[in-house]
Amino acid sequence: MPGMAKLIDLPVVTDPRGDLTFVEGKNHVPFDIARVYYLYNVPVDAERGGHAHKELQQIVFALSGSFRITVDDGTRQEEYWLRDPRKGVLIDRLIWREMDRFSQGAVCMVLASHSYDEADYIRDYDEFVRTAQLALEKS
Ligand code: T46
Repeated sequence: MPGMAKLIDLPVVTDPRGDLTFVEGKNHVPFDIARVYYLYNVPVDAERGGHAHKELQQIVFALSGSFRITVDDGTRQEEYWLRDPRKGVLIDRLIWREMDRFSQGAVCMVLASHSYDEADYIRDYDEFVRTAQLALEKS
């Protein structure tokens, strides 16, 4: 189903000093960025995520190293291996996500459409499936 997750390609400027990638709010991101956060010092056997959001949209990048992100709309799953700092995964609202298989020293950066709000989280999978189903019926 379109809208579940989408790859975002960022530009890169390469010269003998290395690579430079940039993100422009209105240009590369389909929402106003309200928050940036990053995950680091992640143990290689850690599992993160395991929830969905009612309203939050996010773009997830592997700035360094790699990890797997599995997205689920309540009916099917898609898997992305992030390892290129120029490529992010845009995750829509009402999508369950799980992250694992972090490489040593991986750094995950996330651009988010809203400030942190625990009330926006759905942390129970069955509740997520019911909520996603209801939203689909209303659309
Ligand atoms: C997601 C994945 C990729 C804050 O206080 N502020 C914040 O901005 C965030 C993101 C978290 N927190 C607190 C809430 C928890 O007490 O940090 C703790 C760990 O958060 P959480 O268990 O949600 O972390 P992850 O890595 O499982 O999930 C996070 C995001 O919450 C989530 O939206 O998509 O990263």
